[in-house]
Amino acid sequence: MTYEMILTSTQGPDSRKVGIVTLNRPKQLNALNDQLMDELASALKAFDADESIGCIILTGSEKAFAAGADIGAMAQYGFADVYGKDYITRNWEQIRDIRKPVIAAVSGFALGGGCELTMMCDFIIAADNAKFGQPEIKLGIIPGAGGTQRLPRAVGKSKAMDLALTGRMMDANEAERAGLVSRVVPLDKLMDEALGAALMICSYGQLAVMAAKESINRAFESGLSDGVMFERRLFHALFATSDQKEGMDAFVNKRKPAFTHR
Ligand code: CO8
Repeated sequence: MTYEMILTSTQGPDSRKVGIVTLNRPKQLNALNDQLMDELASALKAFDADESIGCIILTGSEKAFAAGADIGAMAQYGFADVYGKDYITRNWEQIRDIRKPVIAAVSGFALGGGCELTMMCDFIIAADNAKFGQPEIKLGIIPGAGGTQRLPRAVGKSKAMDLALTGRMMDANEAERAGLVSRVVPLDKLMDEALGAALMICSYGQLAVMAAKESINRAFESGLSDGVMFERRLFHALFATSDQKEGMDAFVNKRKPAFTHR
């Protein structure tokens, strides 16, 4: 598939690379339309299937990660389009199926669907100019890609209600204090920081990395006992991997592990 609304690239050693997807509709502040979302799903799936890729970064421009779903397109749609034809809403949940870690490197606006997209990623590193919000209420709608579900899980009910009901934006520091964002860095260090984290993840055994992601995501889908049992079984399963033998032998013998992702 050739892409018109995103850019893809890789960084790192050939054997273990980081896949980078950059949203690229700068004139519309990376507003998310169906074509962009189709391209994004396709690029993420291709990186997920590529054995040389260990981690994925999703980013935008300095001014905008994404200023939301494309309001110009949505303004044309009625119920028969969005419900009947799945316009705007198609493809979003596929991002959840990506099994390798996806880091959101966010600068500028992450609003509406843009904020929801960051929350579908596994963690968010924000530049100090990042602004997060769910301003859909100003358009006569509500968030439609998980904002009313993932935001309260990330920041608690009170702040989620505040953001969704007033439509105000929160800056990067408030987002970090609230637990939405894992780290805030100066804008010019954003990609270095995200790449550093991604390359570190690439250096570990892929099976353990995928299991950690799957198990943490399970915490949001299950009760505590079921979640702990799910974790326990994955923990047990990792003792069947070569990487567990390698990681522990390397520690005991004071050498660097060479994981084979088996
Ligand atoms: N959609 C389409 N175009 C947009 C969008 C958008 N969301 N945001 C900005 N643009 C366009 C503007 O129309 C403008 O275009 P033009 O130059 O042709 O007039 C260009 O980008 C630059 O924007 P501004 O001139 O407005 O730039 P400012 O710096 O003055 O303001 C803001 C930046 C504050 C980000 C402002 O553009 C803004 O408020 N944008 C809209 C934000 C918003 O309401 N987002 C939520 C949209 S609704 C949504 O996301 C629902 C998600 C549902 C997902 C469901 C899927 C399952």
